[in-house]
Amino acid sequence: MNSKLHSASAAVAERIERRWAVISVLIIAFLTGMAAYAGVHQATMPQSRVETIDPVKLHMSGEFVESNLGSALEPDGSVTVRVVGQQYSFTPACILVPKDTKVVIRGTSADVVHGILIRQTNINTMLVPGYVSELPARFNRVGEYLMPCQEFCSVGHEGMWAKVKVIEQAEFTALAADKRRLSCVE
Ligand SMILES: [Cu+2]
Repeated sequence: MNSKLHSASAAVAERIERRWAVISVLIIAFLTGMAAYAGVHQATMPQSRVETIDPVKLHMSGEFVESNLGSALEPDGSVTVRVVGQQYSFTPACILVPKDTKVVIRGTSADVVHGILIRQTNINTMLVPGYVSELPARFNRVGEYLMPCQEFCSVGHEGMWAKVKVIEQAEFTALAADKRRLSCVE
């Protein structure tokens, strides 16, 4: 009698375990599917290469010195945006880009891990000290977008954000004619 009861409850336990094993496999399959879908359809790919930089010397020389930050109009008509994150701000705090133009954002951190997230877009990357993050962007609507730091970076994190201002291409080109690096910081 006792062993009959035991085998009956073992059968129930096995059924429940099987059910949960199936559910967890389905969840993993769903998440993998979503990641694959996002990668193929929204181009949210991991970076294909690693570019390193010395975070303590950023301000002294090289690409990320302060005078080189902001938006640069390239000879091919595209725009390169260089940005540095540090506790607790982005430099520049207002990024200026033209509409309907190929934009390449290059960013790094001067201290701890920060993140760039431009709201209403799929632009989202981490700024890791020692590494350069690069990602392509294109804005098809004139206006202002908020860019909060998306990676908790200590006590001032919630106050760390910047703005992205998208203007007409002609307006941007006119501004770029007499300034090497552009931003919308007043
Ligand atoms: Cu931050």
